[in-house]
This record gives sequence, C-alpha cells and structure tokens, in this order.
Amino acid sequence: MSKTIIISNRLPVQLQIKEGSIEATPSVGGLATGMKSVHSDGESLWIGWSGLTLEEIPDSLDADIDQALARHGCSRVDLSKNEVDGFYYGFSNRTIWPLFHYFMEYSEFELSNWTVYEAVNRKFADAIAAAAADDDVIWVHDYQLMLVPQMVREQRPGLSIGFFLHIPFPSYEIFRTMPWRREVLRGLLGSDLIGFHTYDYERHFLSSVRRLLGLEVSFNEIHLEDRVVKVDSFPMGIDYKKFNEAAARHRDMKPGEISDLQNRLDTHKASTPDAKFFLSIDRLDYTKGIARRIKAFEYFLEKYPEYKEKVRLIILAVPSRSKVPQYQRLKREIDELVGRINGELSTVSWTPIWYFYRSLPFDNLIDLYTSCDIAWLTPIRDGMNLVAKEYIATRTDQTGVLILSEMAGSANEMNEALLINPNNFEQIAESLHQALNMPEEEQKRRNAAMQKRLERYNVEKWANDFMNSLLTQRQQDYSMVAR
Ligand code: ADQ
Repeated sequence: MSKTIIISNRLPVQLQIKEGSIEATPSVGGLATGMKSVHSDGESLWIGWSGLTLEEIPDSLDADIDQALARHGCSRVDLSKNEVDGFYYGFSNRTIWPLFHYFMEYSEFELSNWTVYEAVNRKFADAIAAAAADDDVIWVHDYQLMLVPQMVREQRPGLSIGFFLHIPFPSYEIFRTMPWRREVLRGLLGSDLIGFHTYDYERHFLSSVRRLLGLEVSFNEIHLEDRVVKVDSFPMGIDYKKFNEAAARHRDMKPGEISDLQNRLDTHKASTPDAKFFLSIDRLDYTKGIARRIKAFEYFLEKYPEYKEKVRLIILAVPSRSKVPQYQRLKREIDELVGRINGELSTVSWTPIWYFYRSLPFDNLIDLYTSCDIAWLTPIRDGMNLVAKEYIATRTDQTGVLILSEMAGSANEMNEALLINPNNFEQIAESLHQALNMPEEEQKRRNAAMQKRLERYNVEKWANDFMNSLLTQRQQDYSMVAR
C-alpha cells in the first residue's frame, strides 16, 4: 500500500530535552491540525527539522529522539546552527518572506544564504528519496522548500510530488527582482501539482513561468517535455468543528472553570455595560500590519472621541523570528506605540490598549475570540489568515463583526466581513464605527453565511481536495506515458 510523505520545515511535534531525556509533544499549529487527516498512523511519514540543532543534540539521545519521533510518524532532517542561520533565518526569512509579501526593501540577496538554502533543500530531498517507495505520494510544504520537488524528481522520476505554498506568490514584476528566480521556478516545477491559496497567486506564478522560462502554459497546465504540471488554488480552511465546539463548551462553563483572563474580560464588561472589545491577533510580523493598526486606532479615537472609555483594543502578538532585525525593530515600535497611546489617553478607569506579547494556550485564544465584539485583522499582505476564519467559527450565537484586510487571501472567501484597505485610515475608522453600530440581525446574517462556508470548506476538505487532485494528475501522467 502506498504511503503519503509530508515534508515541511518543522515537524508537527515539539522536542524538549528535560533532565537528560527527550520529550515529544504534538504541536497545535494550523499545518499540524490541517494535515491530521492525511497523517494518520502507519500510512504516512512526516519529514522535517526537529527544531533542535545538531549542536544541541547529545549523541546519547540520538536513538531516543528517533524513537520518540517515530511514535508520531515522523522522521528528522538534522540541521546545524549554521544551516539554520543561512537557510531559515537567512534565505527563507530575509529574502523570500519579505519579497513574496511585497516588502522589497526588506529583501536581502545574499549569495551565501542562497547556497545554504540550496544545500538544506538537498538534505530534505535526499531524506525523501531514501524513505520513499515507488508508489508513495510526496507533499512538500511552503517557501522554505521550493527546490525540493525538482531535487527529488531527479533522483526518483516516477514519484508523485505535490507542492503547496502557504504564502502569497507575488506578481512577476516583484518576483523577477530575485537573482535566483529561474532556479526557484525550476525547483517548483519538479512537482506534478502546485497549489496556492488563491487564484491570484496561481495567476502570478503562471505568468512568471511563461515569462521567465518561456514555457507553454495552457489554462492551468504547464507543458514540460516529458510531463504536465498542474497548477491550482486550494484555499486552506480551519478545523471548524474544533473551534465551534470549544466555543460552545466555553459558553456553558461553570464559575470554577473560568480562566483568569476570562474573569478579567467579564469584570471589565460588567463595569462598563456598553464597552466593546476590538481583537487583534497575529504573529508579530511586519506583514500583519500591527503597528499601522495601532495608529489607525489612535486616528479612530481622534475622529470619534465619544468612544473613549468605551472601546478597548486587545492585541495578542505571538513572538516570531526574533533573531531577524526587522522583527526586533517592529517589536520596539509596537512597544513604544502602545506605551505612548496608553500614556496619553488612559484614565483612572480605562486603558485603551491591552497588549500581550506571548503565545497563549488554546483555551485563552477561545476566551478572546468569544469575548471580543469585533475582530480587527488588517494584514498588509497575508497568504490566507486563519485567525479571521477561527474568529467566525467561535461565534456560536452568530453575533460579532469581522473587519478584514482586502490583502488577506481569506478576504476572497469572506465577502460578508467588512473588507478594508489597511492603508486607508479613513475607511478603517468608518468600518470601526459601522461595526460598533451594526444591528445584531445584520451581524447574524453575515456570520451565518460565512460559518456555512467555513464549515463546509474545512481543513480536512482542503487536504483531501489537494490529495485527490494530485492522485488524478498522476493517473493522467501515467496514461500519457502509456500512449
Ligand atoms: P501565519 O502567518 O502564522 O501562517 P495565520 O494563518 O493567521 O498566520 O495562522 C496563525 C495560527 O496561529 C492560527 O491558527 C492561530 O490560531 C494560531 N495562533 C495565533 N495566535 C496564537 C496564540 N497566541 N497562541 C496560540 N496560537 C495562536 C501562514 C501564512 C498565512 C496562512 C497560514 C496557513 O502567513 O497567510 O493562512 O500560513 O497556510
């Protein structure tokens, strides 16, 4: 029986060395949850980096780590500290990430980082080639591993290979500025199927393939000498049931089960009956537009001073890539903005911004989703944005308003949200005002439509659609060869 091999930069388990022994706990991230239906024991293998560098792994624990990972259906690719620096912090997050999110001025084109990126991609490809049986299906994930499909294809031409990009694919004019643009395209074209979140990203990719490689593209197929590569969009969903049911349980909680955070939120609401909470949740990343959102909040309070002491912005920023200078600068900027605005506007009974810089447990995430009247998510660019979908899924009574940036992939599927341009403060202020005054009936109508869609196009459907499309593509390729 053929198995599926999933490959991503990080494995879906966290390893920790505690008192000389190894602990492996499953991670709760979107990809890990999303792939649950594909990564069922025995029929699949997940290959990735464990999160520990070679220097951090004592020889004495080598075998224990392998065993711990094997119990979760995982196998590791080891990276040295230098490789993590050049491949992950370097090329992936200082070249590709900013460029693909249209932050051209942040993109660094360092040959030394590119060389490490290539070498690490080869490590992953070798690990796949060594582990794969002839009829296995390979699913490679994301921008850290764009050369892997072709590197595997060269060693194992018969394998069925799919690739999914979780971030935007930029327009040709942006993409062409990268010195290694053709190498990256050729790397991706080792796949049988390439998936994107939206049709726009797909279109940008096809345009780059046509213009940079001169290949024949018909509709959504690229014709190579010996194969056809299919390109398609698969908008990623969420585990709708998990969020919806967690919110329902949350609603029925007994007093002793309520978290400190929830108690604080409830106390504030009780003391100011018409108080409203705005919620902002993201990884701390310049693409998410957090600093601009805080400035827009200040602008909103200037324009509508009657909301002072009534609205509160709750910001949850999850620490991310803190070794990259732009992230450190952004952290300082946000700290300063929050400090200044709170310093200038706070009163004895009101702090306009509550700011958490940490990762919160799932239950606290549900506290926030269910307690906040307005989710305000304004990325400058975002491949999809799952937080927007999660917020809607938790609104069991269907109240609540989502204000969402047009620049998030999820805006395509969430037309009932208030869609805004994250650079337009005027429009944002009007949307906040509109959200605060939206009749409950209208909130429910909008959310019901979105919930229906999210429930149907959940993450399991996303994974299954991709896998089915990959399998169909493979069969077509076989029948072409047979002809
Ligand atoms: P991210 O940029 O990480 O993902 P997003 O899609 O919003 O962005 O996913 C974040 C995930 O982290 C959500 O599932 C959320 O629940 C979780 N999370 C957020 N805050 C948390 C907290 N404090 N504690 C614990 N968990 C928290 C990238 C792309 C996106 C794309 C996804 C999936 O940048 O555009 O949607 O991949 O393809």
